[in-house]
Amino acid sequence: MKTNIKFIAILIACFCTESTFAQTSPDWKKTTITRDFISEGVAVADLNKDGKMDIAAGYYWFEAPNWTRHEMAPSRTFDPRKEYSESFLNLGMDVNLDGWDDVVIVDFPGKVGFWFENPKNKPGQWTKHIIDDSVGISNESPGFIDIDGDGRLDILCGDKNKKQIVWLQAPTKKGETTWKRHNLTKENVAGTEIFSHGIGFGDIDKDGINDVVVREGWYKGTKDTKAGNWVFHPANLGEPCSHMQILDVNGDGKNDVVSASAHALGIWFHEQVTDEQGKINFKTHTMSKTTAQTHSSIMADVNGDGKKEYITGKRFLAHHGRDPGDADAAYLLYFEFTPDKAPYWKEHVIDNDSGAGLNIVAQDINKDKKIDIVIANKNGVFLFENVRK
Ligand SMILES: [Ca+2]
Ligand SMILES: [Ca+2]
Ligand SMILES: [Ca+2]
Ligand SMILES: [Ca+2]
Repeated sequence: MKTNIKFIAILIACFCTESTFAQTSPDWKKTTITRDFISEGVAVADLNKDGKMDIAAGYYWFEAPNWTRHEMAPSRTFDPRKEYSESFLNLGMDVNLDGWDDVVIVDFPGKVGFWFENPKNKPGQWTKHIIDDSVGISNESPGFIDIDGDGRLDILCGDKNKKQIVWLQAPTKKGETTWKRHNLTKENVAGTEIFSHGIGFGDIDKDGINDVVVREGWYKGTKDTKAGNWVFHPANLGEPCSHMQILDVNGDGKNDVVSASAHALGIWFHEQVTDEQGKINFKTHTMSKTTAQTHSSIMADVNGDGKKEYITGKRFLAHHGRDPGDADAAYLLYFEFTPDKAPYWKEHVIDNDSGAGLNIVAQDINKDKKIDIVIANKNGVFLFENVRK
């Protein structure tokens, strides 16, 4: 009898732990789009042009408002403990400028990217186009960034074969399907291996021109984004990481770098300092050890204070449970920055049973002027509507 009571007590304890485990901040309304592992990238766009923003993840799209699942091309659900999907980062944009948003997919590191052409509500498969020049996209955190400032997002990445930092320019004329490859640096440079971790774009030296950062240093930008003459300046930007964000964290007028560990523990603020040789270098401060495997990040103003916050989350089962902590609670979090008050950042947990994949979408999806968040990873696909007062 005693044993039975003890057993029941353990059962109750387990049940309570389980039921209190999944927690979402009251500032966010969580919707589970699917628990299937179909993609580690995610995109948002109004794909059927009904005025409501839909969600794309890999070869599927989910139609708002009921998130009805449609297939763009044949695919399947993957085993999160054994497999990778064929979709690592996604982007919704009108690639061929026909007025209908398409879906761009960055595949497994080193593979060629492609995009699915929106069939304009016609039934059947979406046409798959290879991103031209067939560049094997290297570095595990390519950026969807407007490199030439024409208002169209491009892809910042490494070229697998030439080991060069390049950008792939989205078509600029109606009806065009071709992306153009442009060099920023010379060949055989840092940050361009297939499995290099971490790249970012911003003005490190405040000369008014954006530079490229990798964890080994930074490439000084010039006005010419096509000549491949950006010179490397070595600097210590810490351990392998995901998308690197450039901002002045501590308000001293110098731009710093924020990054997060792609496969271990740590979210960092790399403070820009001048080293003994008078050169730009960085001093690393740990911002958080809440969660490991933070394999993506994005900046967006989620609290409506006019400044951007840093959003990241755990790539759940990043290496199928083989890495320390990669099967732990799948945190999604953001950091607000307080440049006038040390330690200059404040952590906010959004949720602990979602995480993030290889890219995060942060945009106003339900048109209430607040930034919402969408993620896809080995845990499923999730929408977080920003409901803060
Ligand atoms: Ca829609
Ligand atoms: Ca289109
Ligand atoms: Ca610069
Ligand atoms: Ca600073």
